[in-house]
Amino acid sequence: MTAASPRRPAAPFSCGRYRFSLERPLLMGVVNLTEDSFSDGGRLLDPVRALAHASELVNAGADIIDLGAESTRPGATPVPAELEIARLLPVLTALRDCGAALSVDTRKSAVMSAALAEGADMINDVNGFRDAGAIEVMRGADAGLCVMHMQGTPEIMQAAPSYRDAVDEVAQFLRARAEALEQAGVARERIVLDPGIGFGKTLAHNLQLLDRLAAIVAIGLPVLVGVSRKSMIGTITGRDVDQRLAGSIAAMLFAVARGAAIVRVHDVAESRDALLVWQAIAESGSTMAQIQQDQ
Ligand code: HH2
Repeated sequence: MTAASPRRPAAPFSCGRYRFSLERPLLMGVVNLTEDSFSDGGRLLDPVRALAHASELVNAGADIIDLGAESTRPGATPVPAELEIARLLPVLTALRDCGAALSVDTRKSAVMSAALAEGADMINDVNGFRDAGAIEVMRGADAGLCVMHMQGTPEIMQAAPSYRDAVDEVAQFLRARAEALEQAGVARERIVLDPGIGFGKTLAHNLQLLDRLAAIVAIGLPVLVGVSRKSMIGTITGRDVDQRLAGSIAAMLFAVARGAAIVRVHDVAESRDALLVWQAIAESGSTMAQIQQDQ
């Protein structure tokens, strides 16, 4: 990257069997083993189909596969830990040598523990490791951690999200959670932060968080952003969930231009191409901002 490129932390991200240099943005591909995820619910509950889809995403260029067995869409019904574990373990085992790091998207310490025992390289917690015992479980492992911000819980989070200043409050929360994890003995190089686009936020909050992502990047840890197919894209474009690819890619590239180090996407092949083009331009000495200024 050139001097004019966005500032991403120079330190590597240590994630189970993997150590990512973060010289280029990483692609995290989403595989939802759920009945009710907003974009692919019910499609991948069958482990054979989930495996085929995950392999497709790896072949398309995913660096990390994020397996989720409980939807966190607004209004989603919680899934018991035993069912989450039963959905996850066979897929985790079968994917072990797929060539990508394996992340598990869960809020429950019992699920974290079972996933780590089965070789998960990373735990992605939309609740920021606030479940009782979550920090304890993570302290004893070498897996990466994605600490996400969410106001409220999925059941009620979109009822009336409210902030004094969304960006300040999200940054403060993420800084405090990272400090708590570090104080508990989790190495800093294992932690990434995520503002949680769509989790207890209005469209205006989401836009502010993306526009002022630098305030989160300034904390000094890698930042992960998930905008793929989300309702903010639907609200802006008027498109249904299966027609949000172009909008998702626009928001993803904006996040990367603002310093995101990892992007969580459903459409890995298309996102990879978009990132390669973006990166080629950024490395040639121009930034997106400069190009826009010149026009
Ligand atoms: N978004 C979703 C789920 N997990 N994790 C992180 N770190 N960041 C995100 O933005 C994020 C996340 C929602 O997307 P999806 O998994 O497709 O839907 P659902 O929660 O309905 O399964």
